[in-house]
Amino acid sequence: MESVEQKLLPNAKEILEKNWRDTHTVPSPKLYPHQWSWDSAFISIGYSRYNQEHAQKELLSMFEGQWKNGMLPHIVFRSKDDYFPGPKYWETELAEAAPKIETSGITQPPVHAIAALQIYKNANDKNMAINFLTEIFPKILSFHRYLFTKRDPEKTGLITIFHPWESGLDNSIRWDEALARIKVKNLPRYERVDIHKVNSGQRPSNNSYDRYIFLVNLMKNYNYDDDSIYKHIPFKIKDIVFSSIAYVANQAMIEIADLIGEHKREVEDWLNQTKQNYIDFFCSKDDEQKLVYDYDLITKKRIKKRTVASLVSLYTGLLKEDQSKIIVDWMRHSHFCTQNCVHKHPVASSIPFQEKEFNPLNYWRGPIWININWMLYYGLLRYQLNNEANNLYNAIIDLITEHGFYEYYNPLTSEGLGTDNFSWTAALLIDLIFDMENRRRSV
Ligand code: 2M8
Repeated sequence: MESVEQKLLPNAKEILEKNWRDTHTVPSPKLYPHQWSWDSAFISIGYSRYNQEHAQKELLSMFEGQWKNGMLPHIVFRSKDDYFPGPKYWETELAEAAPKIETSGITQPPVHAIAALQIYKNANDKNMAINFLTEIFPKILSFHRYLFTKRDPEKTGLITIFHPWESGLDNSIRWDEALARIKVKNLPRYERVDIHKVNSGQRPSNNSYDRYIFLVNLMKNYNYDDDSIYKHIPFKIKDIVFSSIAYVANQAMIEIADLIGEHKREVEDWLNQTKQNYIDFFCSKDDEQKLVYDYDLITKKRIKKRTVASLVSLYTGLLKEDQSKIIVDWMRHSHFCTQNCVHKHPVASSIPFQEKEFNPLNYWRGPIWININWMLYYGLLRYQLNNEANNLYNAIIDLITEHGFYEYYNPLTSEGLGTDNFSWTAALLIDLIFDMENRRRSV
């Protein structure tokens, strides 16, 4: 009899095929018709399981947008299709470092080294994979060098973001206070496109958008010069999810360097910096739950908002065992639906059900996201919490089988939200299915 996984796989591949555009994959043709940075890396992880060529092309094409200072922009504009803010709005030609190709002027979490290593590990043609690693390693290294210098002049090994879009978890409640402090002045009129494509109740508010766009204009005023931005921007936060991913990505860089015989001193230094500071910076000693929180460089305080970002710390393996237990317990009682739930094994919501801001429909303010749960799955495995990881796996399979490949999901009803045919949901599901199959085989 055909397993659920065997039924799901062709559907997931079909979505990636539909969203594939010769060299890259759009996150969703309707809402996001260009190439996004961390989406691209997640998507190539999915391809790596069955189409090495697409996986390699996907990641290499993303780096066509790389700036001369190493920054990898969060969007490479690939078509004339409507998106706001589009290339004309970003005006990246103001920046000395910008490439010829049209891009945005901010970055996103560095999942790329993790993807590159997966491409090698899953490759049928190892020679081709080694050539690919040799080509991409210096590009990723220069991106990391940008992050660990320009976005970490303090040398903490933790990365500073200048814009909520850089976090990838755009309207997370973690950014509310920092955004509320921003006094929006002289903002030129602009027109949102997203709310004409998706139900506006599932998207960030106009108030948030004013601040997003205001910050973009500030960066343009500084010609995207990182040193000036660092001095003056009113949004400057050491982000846990970004820094956690950067740490795992540096671990992948060490493995890649070994495979292709490259130097790794610089990467080792970054890893050591992160190891030394991660807990001290992010972990609040006076909080009895011992969760980890982002650090606001402007107020010099931790942002004590309880969200799934704290859980992502599991993905690094940097937590001591007792702290990892606290975090997993907290995940169970706060992020997993426990009353009147549709599923026996729930998938983690983006903020706890008990929080006053919890909104099951609105974007990163409650709904379930597959990329975050994918990191939690691998985080649980790092701590040998195999049963928990298996439950999460089963829950993700159920969710997608019953509700389809959505951008995000209502954690109370499991209904799909945002845009449909969403690429990273398909790609990461493919990765999970293959990982589970390998784990089952190795028992
Ligand atoms: C969402 O963000 C974009 C801006 O970058 C948007 O709302 O228009 C986020 O979920 C982000 O994490 C993601 O990379 C992007 C494309 O899927 O969409």
